[in-house]
Amino acid sequence: MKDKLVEKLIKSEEKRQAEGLELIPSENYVSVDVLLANGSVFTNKYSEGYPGRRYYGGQDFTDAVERIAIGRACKLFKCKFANVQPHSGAPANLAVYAALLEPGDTVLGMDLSHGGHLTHGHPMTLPAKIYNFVRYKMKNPDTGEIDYEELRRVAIANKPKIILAGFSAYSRTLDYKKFVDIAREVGAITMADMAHIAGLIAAGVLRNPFDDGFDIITSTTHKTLRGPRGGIILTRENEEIAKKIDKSVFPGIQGGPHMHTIAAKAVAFAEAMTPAYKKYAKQVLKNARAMEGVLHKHNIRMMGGGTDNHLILADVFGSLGVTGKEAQTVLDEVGITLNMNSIADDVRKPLDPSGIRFGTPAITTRGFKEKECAYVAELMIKVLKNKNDKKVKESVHKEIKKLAKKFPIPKKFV
Ligand code: DSN
Repeated sequence: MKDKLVEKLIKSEEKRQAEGLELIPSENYVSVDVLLANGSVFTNKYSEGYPGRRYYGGQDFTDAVERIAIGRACKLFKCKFANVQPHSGAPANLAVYAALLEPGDTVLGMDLSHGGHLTHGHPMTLPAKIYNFVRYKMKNPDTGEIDYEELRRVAIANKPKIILAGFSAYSRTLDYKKFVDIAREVGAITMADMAHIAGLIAAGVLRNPFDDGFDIITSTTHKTLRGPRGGIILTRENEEIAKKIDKSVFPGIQGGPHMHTIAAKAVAFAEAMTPAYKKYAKQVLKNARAMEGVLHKHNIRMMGGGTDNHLILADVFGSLGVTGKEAQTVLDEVGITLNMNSIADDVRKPLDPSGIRFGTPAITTRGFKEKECAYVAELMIKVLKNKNDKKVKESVHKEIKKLAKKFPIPKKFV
């Protein structure tokens, strides 16, 4: 590269990723093929509109690649319609709200402090300024079961137009059928935000909300799904809804689609259909369970009491007297990257909460199995219990570097 300054930063980031262990559960490593598509000349092209209905000329290949991405997304997630243009998860969610709601209409979503996401109605977001968000919670944070009776009560009382299932810090399984039954009772549309677990659904190791009759699914494409940074909106079968969503994405919210990202999404969707990917997804779950086992052994409290998916939210403040921020910082020092996170009904503030959130998608891509994951969990706890002990931290850092060397980031998966 001619720009040495940026080149140096890219190389430094490459080195950081190679030498440390990535446990942020929303991150992953993409294949070289996804990177090639993402870095391709499609980035040069403007393609406002949809295949066959563009506003600019020169669309033979953009049309073809977007059609491929749409077809693969529909096949992968078993639905009739897909919009592959959302730039990421937040615009995908906003596009659905804007497609189906009038200002002031109500959405019923998971409480943010119980695992929901910012875009599900945090007061600081634009959707929360336009629409009315009401909440459901877990019945008991130590089991993770959603309080479906409360959900039904709130739905009946507030008549939401959308009932939203989905999360970014929840580790148990949702009963999608119950959501659908309640939505039908109150005449709401069902929307699942599966950003975190899209890859696990694609591989069939977690349940697909469409199988229980959900109307819409939104997702990012770069987490467990292992594609480029981006978003998608899927509609199970209702063409009227799908058309409204298309209009809402463009021209409602976005301008020109990022065709290079759409090309990379197409590549990632094909990768997610392979037997190798299914094996990967299964291992993601096994690895998370292995880490859960270690936390149980050390009596560390986990939200939901453990995990059914790829992530764990641990109450390190309650269990070890270390705040989430302290834990994130000290683990960073030894080459383990994860994020501090509020726990349910946290008494601490979001910028120094009680919890840490971590998961297995990225280390599983590197080839980690249960044994290595359990070992990493042991090392994490060792560091947290000895956060001021330089010698312990140095020895753990050495172990992490060794693991990172033994399991290099792969370039190809299929
Ligand atoms: N930032 C993503 C996550 O880490 O879960 C979701 O927005």
